Amino acid sequence: MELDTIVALATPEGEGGLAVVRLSGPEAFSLAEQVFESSHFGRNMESHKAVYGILFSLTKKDETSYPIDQALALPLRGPNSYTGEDTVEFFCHGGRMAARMVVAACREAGAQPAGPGEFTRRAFLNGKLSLDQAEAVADLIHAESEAAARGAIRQLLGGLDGQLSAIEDPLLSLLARVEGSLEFVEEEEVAVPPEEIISSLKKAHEKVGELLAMAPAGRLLREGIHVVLAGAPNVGKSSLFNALLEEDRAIVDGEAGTTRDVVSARVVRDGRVFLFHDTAGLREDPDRVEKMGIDRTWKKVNEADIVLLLTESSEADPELLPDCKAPVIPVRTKSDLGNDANLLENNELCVSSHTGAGIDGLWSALDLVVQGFRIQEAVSMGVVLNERHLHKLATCGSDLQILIHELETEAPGDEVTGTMLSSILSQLGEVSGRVFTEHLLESVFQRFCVGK
Ligand SMILES: Nc1nc2c(ncn2[C@@H]2O[C@H](COP(=O)(O)OP(=O)(O)OP(=O)(O)O)[C@@H](O)[C@H]2O)c(=O)[nH]1
Ligand SMILES: [Mg+2]
Repeated sequence: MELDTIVALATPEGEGGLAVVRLSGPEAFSLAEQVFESSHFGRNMESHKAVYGILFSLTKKDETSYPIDQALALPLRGPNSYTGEDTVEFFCHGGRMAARMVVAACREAGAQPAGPGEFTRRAFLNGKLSLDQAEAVADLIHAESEAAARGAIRQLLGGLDGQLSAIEDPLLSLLARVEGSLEFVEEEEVAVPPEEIISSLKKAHEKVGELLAMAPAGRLLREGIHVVLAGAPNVGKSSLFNALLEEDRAIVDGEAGTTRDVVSARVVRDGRVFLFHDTAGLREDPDRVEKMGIDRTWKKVNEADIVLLLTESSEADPELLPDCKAPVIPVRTKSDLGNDANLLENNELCVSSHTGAGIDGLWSALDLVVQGFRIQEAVSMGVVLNERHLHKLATCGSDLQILIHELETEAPGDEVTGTMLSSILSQLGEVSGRVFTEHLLESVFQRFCVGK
């Protein structure tokens, strides 16, 4: 099926030095020629060489057409383009109108408007990118910290693909051998020894486990690290929140029960995003509205990556946060009031939001916990897993485990082994996009913006 030629503005709308309009598809060159006048653009032009010219509203042949911009046109002959198709990129003047008129002119000439991520989707379908690389493109666009951007670019350069191939390739050749042995049932020597199958499966299982261990890092890079400040009323949560933000964001007051709703704010530090959440103080017998606030505190604590458990003078009571899954950092507050006399020997963190004492130490404690999340490792490996990867890899991991167990405890036979291996491989294939459905592509590319 011949695809349409699509057009979209590839740069953000609004004032700026340049705007890029991208035209891609089988008719990209001929459509461009209709709206762009240049002695160098046409049949014998060189690919990847920008040429100067004038863009026209409507097609040049139309009598009512008029010049809309001066621009450079960059023809990229497929397959050597981002999408793998013939592409023309117009570098126009920035601003709202010129680029909008160029898109309209291209549409007038016959191009269809591109949907979200449609250029990247075509790149995937033309084999220019794997699905996880396409997702890395979206991650790069959405990155809010340097670490997230670095992780995304490494994944785009093939980080995750390399890791996936290291799992997939040996399993594919194992499947070929298992299936091969099915065709020669008579010749026993071709059957793959179960120990060999088990050993290959165990290696794959281990590698899947290593990737899964990177999953939290992927989410933290994408979303930021959620740090919840919790503790009894009046211990100084809002004050510490403001001190960490270096901004007077949350209301502070001597009356217990000041904070009712969760107040959240973002801090970018050392290339990483922290999301701090100030919460309502935890106490027995709250009034009705306060209770609603406390319910929200629990919700935030349950979703937290790190909890700062604040206490004023007594030692932090771990019972205050039963079943907290996230690492808890106990913090003593109001150190300027002299509550820290015997604290240092316990190596507890002591801070004063009023004087700023101990705040650097708190950041170091946060950094230490964050190191355990393996963010750096995920960034340097280019393995920035998302929910979709995680789900598929987790299914692979448990299916591998089941197959290993079957092979160790009974003889399922090559046919069953082959079927299970194929299903494991197709789960893995969905991560890279070697195996895909229309529905899968829809869900991946809906995250993209138009023009990418
Ligand atoms: N001396 C001193 N007072 C502090 C410090 N931090 C907070 N306070 C005071 O303690 C009181 C309560 O502070 P908040 O930050 O509102 O405490 P909170 O834990 O958010 O209180 P709730 O929202 O009511 O749960 C205020 O009077 C603050 O000025 C500190 O480091 N030193
Ligand atoms: Mg408060």
